[in-house]
Amino acid sequence: MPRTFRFRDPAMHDVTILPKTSTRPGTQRPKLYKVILLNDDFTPRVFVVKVLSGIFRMTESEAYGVMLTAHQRGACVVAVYTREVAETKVRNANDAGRAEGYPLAFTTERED
Ligand code: TYC
Repeated sequence: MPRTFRFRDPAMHDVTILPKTSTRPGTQRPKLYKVILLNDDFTPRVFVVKVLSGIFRMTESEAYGVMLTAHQRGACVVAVYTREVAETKVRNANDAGRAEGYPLAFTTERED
């Protein structure tokens, strides 16, 4: 829900900006989905970093940070996308692991 804004303008008038009372259909934002990286005991760290930077457009150091968080805590949110994009990236990333014989696993979860 948009917020009400109150402020004083430069001429010292009190101004109130109310949210729109109706919103047009078709302008809703799409639901968003988190991509989550799960830790495992077998996939080499460098391979996880390679997949993260290759598929999720991260720098090496961002990818290293995400990999390390998943390694230490069991899982890490990688990024948030619309459903189609999240599902495609997860499929490609899981396929990349499987192609090398690793159990590397990404999942998606709807954002609340
Ligand atoms: N735990 C793995 C290892 O020690 C590395 C790793 C990190 C694997 C994060 C998956 O999501 C992962 N080789």
